[in-house]
Amino acid sequence: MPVAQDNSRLQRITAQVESGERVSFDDGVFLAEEADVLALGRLANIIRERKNGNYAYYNTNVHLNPTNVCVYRCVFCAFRSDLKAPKAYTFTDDQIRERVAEARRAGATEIHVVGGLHHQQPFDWYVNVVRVIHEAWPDLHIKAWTGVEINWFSYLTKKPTRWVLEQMVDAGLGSMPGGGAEIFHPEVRDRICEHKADADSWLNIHREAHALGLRTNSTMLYGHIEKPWHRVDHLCRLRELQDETHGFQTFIPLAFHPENTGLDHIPKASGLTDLRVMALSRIMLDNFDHIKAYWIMLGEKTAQTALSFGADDLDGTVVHELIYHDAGATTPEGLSVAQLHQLIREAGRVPVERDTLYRHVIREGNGSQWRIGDPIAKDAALQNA
Ligand code: V47
Ligand code: SF4
Repeated sequence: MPVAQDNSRLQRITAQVESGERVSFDDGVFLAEEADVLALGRLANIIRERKNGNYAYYNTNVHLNPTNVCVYRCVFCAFRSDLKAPKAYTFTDDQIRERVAEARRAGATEIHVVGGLHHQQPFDWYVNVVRVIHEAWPDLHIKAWTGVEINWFSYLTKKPTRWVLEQMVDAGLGSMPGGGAEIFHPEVRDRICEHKADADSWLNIHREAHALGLRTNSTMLYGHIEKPWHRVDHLCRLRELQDETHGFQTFIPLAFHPENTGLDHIPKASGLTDLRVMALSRIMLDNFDHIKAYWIMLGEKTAQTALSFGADDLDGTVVHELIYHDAGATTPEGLSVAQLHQLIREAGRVPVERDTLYRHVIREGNGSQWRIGDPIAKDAALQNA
C-alpha cells in the first residue's frame, strides 16, 4: 500500500479513537501489522488517560499454585509435571494454610490460585483448596481457577460448568483469573494446546461466571506461533463477550517465555513487541476499563514503559510465582510496595493500591491494616488528590 494512503488510514483511525469510536477488526489488523510503535502508543495513551487519568494501579497479592501435576501437555508450558517426575508436587492443607499465613504477614488483599489439572485428585480436592483458604482468612479475596480448570472440573464431575462455579462460590471463590485463554483461533490453539477447553468453552464459562455475578479477568499468550491477525481476532472475541456481559475487569497480555518449553527454539518477544501488543490491546478493547502490564512477565523496565502504552495496572507484589520462573523469567519473584511506587512515580503516574475489584485500598498504621474504600472511579479522596 502506498505510504500516503497508509498515513491517511492512520489519520482516520486516530480521529476515530479521539472521538471514542470503535476500531474495526480490519483496522486492528492494519495497526498490528503496519503502524509504528509510537503511533500505537499515542492512540493507546489517549484511551488509557480517558479511562484512568494519571493513575497506575497495583495490588498486594500472593500466588498459590497448589499442584504442578497436569494431565495436559500445552507445548508452551514449562510449569507442568508428570505425576511421577521428581519436580511433581501437590500441597497439603497445612501448606496451603502456611501460604495464607504468609499472605497475611505481607498484608495481601488477594490470593491468586491456579495450577495443573491433577488427574488423580477428585473435584472435592479443588473445592477444598478454596475452602481451606476461606476458612483460614475469610477477608482474603480468592481469585481462583481459570476457565480451563473449570472446564476440567465439569469433565471430572460430569456436571455443568455452571454447577461447578456455584460449588466454588459456596466454598469462598471471589473472582476468576484470566488464564487459559492463550490464542482463541483454532489455527493456533489446536497446535499449542489442542486438548484443553476451546475458545467457545472458555468464553462460555466466563459468560456463566458473569451471569452469577463473578468478575473475571482475561489474557492472551503472544509471541509464539501466532500472527498479528490472530491477536486481533482474539481481542475482538473478548470485546464481543464484554459487550454482552460487562463482566471482565481487566485484560493481561502475557508474553511467551520459551525456556524449558516445547517451543524453546522461538526467541522471546522483544520489548518493542511487548509495547505494540500492549497498545493494540488498549486500542481494541474499548469496553475494558483496565489493561494490566504484568511486571513479573514483562520485567520491571518494560512494565514501567507500558504505563505510557495503554497499561494502567502493574498487578501485584507477586511472591511465589512459578509459571514464568519455570519458563526462564529472570525478574524477582516479588517487588516491595516501595519499589512498585518508585516504578510508577518515575513513569509520571500516581500509584494507587486497589483490591481485586478495583476498589481503593487505604492502609492504616504501619500498613498491615487496611480498609476498602470506594470503587476508584467514584472515590472522592482520589479525585481530589
Ligand atoms: O494460561 C504458561 C501462561 C497463564 C507460559 O488474571 C505462559 O490477574 C508465558 O493467566 N510463557 C497463567 N506464559 C497466568 C495467568 C495470569 C497471570 C497474571 C495475572 C492474571 C490475572 C492471570 O500463563 C496460562 C498461560 O497463558 N503461560 N506458560 C510461558 N512459558
Ligand atoms: Fe497444564 Fe496449564 Fe501447563 Fe497447559 S498451561 S500444561 S493446562 S499447567
